[in-house]
Amino acid sequence: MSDDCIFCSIVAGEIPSRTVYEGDDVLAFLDANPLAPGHTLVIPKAHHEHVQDMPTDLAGDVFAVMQRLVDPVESAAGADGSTVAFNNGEVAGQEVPHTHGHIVPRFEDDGSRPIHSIFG
Ligand code: DGP
Repeated sequence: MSDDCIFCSIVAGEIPSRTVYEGDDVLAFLDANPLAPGHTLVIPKAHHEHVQDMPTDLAGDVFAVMQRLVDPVESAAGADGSTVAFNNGEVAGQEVPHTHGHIVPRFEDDGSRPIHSIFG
């Protein structure tokens, strides 16, 4: 756990969140500032700032949870697809320095904007 990390505080239960999935090492919860209904974040419980900082096994666990959640998140949102992505580093738009994957439900009528414009 890292002091002053919002997502570590969520893992610790100090800040409320709407849990989508919880396992031993991975947590998924709804984004507080969603780009679309059902926008879900998937994080390692351990504090790692960037994707490349995670041990490979943990990165695999995070991605496996993302894979597993895509269908139920899309289905719950009534979506036609989703953008599945990591902003990695401040220059790439990463605002919270605890690595997290986004599952953003996408809809036929949302303009099919590519990833760089929805996360811009
Ligand atoms: P990024 O720009 O990739 O670092 O995305 C950070 C996301 O985290 C952003 O979409 C909003 C979300 N977020 C920030 N603070 C909180 C919080 O306290 N709770 C929840 N649920 N989401 C948060």
